[in-house]
Amino acid sequence: MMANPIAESELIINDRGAIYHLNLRPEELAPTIITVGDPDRVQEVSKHFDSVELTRQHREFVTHTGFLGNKRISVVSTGIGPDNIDIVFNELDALVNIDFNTRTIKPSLTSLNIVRIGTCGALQAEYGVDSMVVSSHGVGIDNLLNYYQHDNTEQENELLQQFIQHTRIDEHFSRPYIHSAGSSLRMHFVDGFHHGMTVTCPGFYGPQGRVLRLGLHYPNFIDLLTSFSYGSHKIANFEMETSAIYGLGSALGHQCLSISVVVANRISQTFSADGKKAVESAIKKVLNVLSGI
Ligand code: R1P
Ligand code: URA
Repeated sequence: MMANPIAESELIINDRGAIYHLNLRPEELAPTIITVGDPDRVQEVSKHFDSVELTRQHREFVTHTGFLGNKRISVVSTGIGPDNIDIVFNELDALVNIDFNTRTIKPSLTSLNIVRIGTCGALQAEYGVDSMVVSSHGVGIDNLLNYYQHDNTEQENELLQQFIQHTRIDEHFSRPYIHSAGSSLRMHFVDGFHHGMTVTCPGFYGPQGRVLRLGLHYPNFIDLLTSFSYGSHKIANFEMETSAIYGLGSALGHQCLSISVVVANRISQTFSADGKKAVESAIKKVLNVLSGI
């Protein structure tokens, strides 16, 4: 029996046959995807492609699809935050796993390779500005995955319990969640990268312990992130997308990796003198690795 079609209000397809927010048609997306926060960073990635076959934009979502050697890659800007990741990841998945003509889930599902190239604040003194962190896990204090059914491994559950016990976060904010990096991608990004847990925050200021005019509800929280340790696991950094990427990516069956350039070290209170140059060098390094896998 044919499944019921997904309603027009739930899966929004425009006159071009493109999914609403990303303004992409299924054939316009490559199986390897690089996400960046800043729309202006899309061309900083695609300028290294051998050819760019198409560019699309709607709001903050810019996509360039092209070839690096034989590899077809799409680079997509997400804007800032887990709420934007909810839109981008559901729409990327729909582009490959939902038939837009019948509006039904395809019988055979496609797994995408998705690598984020972003920036972050480091939470360990030894992770200097301009170095790069590969997120072993994304710990979400942003609530997004709490809206979805999602499974964890025993190791993830254990880490999450230890994190909650250490930080007592659930007494102050919403329940955190955790998901791991895609192991088949992570194994290729070893030399020249720090590896550690990443905490994803629902804001840049208060949620990351920054005080301008407003005081903090839970001032010790950031110190507790830095001091967390379980086995070999420590919290390397925080930013605003990784947990949502790892959470939705793993629930939907995609391989995801988040790589962040340290632009601010919150422990030594230092800031990169040339973050753009450090991001350029991360882009080159990531493209070099991706072109070989
Ligand atoms: C905040 O300035 C933004 O920078 C980081 C955070 O995750 C947040 O999106 O990443 P991007 O440089 O990729 O945007
Ligand atoms: N992005 C963040 O979210 N935090 C930082 O400190 C730097 C970049």
